[in-house]
Amino acid sequence: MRQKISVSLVLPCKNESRALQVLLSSIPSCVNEILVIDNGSIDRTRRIAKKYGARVLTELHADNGIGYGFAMTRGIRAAKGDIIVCMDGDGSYPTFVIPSLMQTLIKYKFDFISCNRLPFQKKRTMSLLRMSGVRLFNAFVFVLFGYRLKDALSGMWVFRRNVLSAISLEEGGWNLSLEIKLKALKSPRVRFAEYHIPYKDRAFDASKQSLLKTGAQHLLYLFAVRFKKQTQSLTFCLSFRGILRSFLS
Ligand SMILES: Nc1nc2c(ncn2[C@@H]2O[C@H](COP(=O)(O)OP(=O)(O)OP(=O)(O)O)[C@@H](O)[C@H]2O)c(=O)[nH]1
Ligand SMILES: [Mg+2]
Repeated sequence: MRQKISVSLVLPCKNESRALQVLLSSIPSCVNEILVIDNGSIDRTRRIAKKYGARVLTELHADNGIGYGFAMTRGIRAAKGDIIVCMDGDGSYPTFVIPSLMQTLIKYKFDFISCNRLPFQKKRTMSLLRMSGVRLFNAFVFVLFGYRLKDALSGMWVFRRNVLSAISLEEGGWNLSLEIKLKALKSPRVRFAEYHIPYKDRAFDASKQSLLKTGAQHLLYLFAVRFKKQTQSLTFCLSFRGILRSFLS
C-alpha cells in the first residue's frame, strides 16, 4: 500500500491579519499542517491563524527590523510534512496551485520547485520597479552563477524534507529567498525546477518591504557568495557587507 505523503505549509507573517484570513480560507485539502510564524505582530494575525487551525510559532529574531528569513527558517525546521510549501502570508501567492505543484514534484521526481511569477501571462501584476528588480536579479544570478532562473526573488517554493540535509539556511532577512534557491541549485543531491504561477500584488495591510534597500542587500549577498572562494577573504567580504548593511539601515 502506498503511504500518504504529508504536506506542511509555512507562512511567515507580520501584521497580516486581513490577508491571512482570506489566504487561510482557501487552503487545499492536501495540506495537512499550517505553520504561521509571527514576529511581534500587533494586529489579529495570531488569533486568525489559530482560528483556522494553524500552529502559531514566535520568532523574534530580526535583522534591521526584518525577520523574514528567521521566521521562514523557524517554520521550515518545525514543519513535520514530507513536503514543505513556503509562501508569503500576504495573499499574493496562489494557494490553489499547491495540489498541481505536489503532483509535478512527485511525478517528475523533483526535490525543489521554485514558483516563478514572471513572465506574466496577461497583464503585468506587479509594480514596474519590482518587475525590473526581478529581471535584474535574474541576470545577476545568471552572470555570477550561471543559473538561468525566471524568478530569482520568488517568495513561494516547495521542497521535499530531504532537501534540508543537503542545504543549510543562514540568512535571516530578505536574502533567504535567494539563499534557498542558490543552495538548492548548487547541491548535486537536489533536482530543481521552476513552476509558473499567477501572482498579484498584496491587497491588504502594510508592506514590510523597502525595495531599494533590499535590492542593495541582495546585491551584496550575491557578490559575497560568488567571490568568497576566489578571494579567500570571506571575513573581509562579510565585514564589508556588515558595514554597508548598517550604513543602508
Ligand atoms: N514573521 C515575520 N514575517 C515577516 C517579517 N517581515 C515580513 N514578513 C512576512 O513575510 C512575507 C513577505 O513580506 P512582504 O511585506 O509581503 O514583502 P514583499 O512580498 O516583498 O512585498 P509586498 O508584498 O509588496 O509587501 C509576508 O507574509 C510578511 O508578513 C518579519 O519580520 N517577521
Ligand atoms: Mg508580499
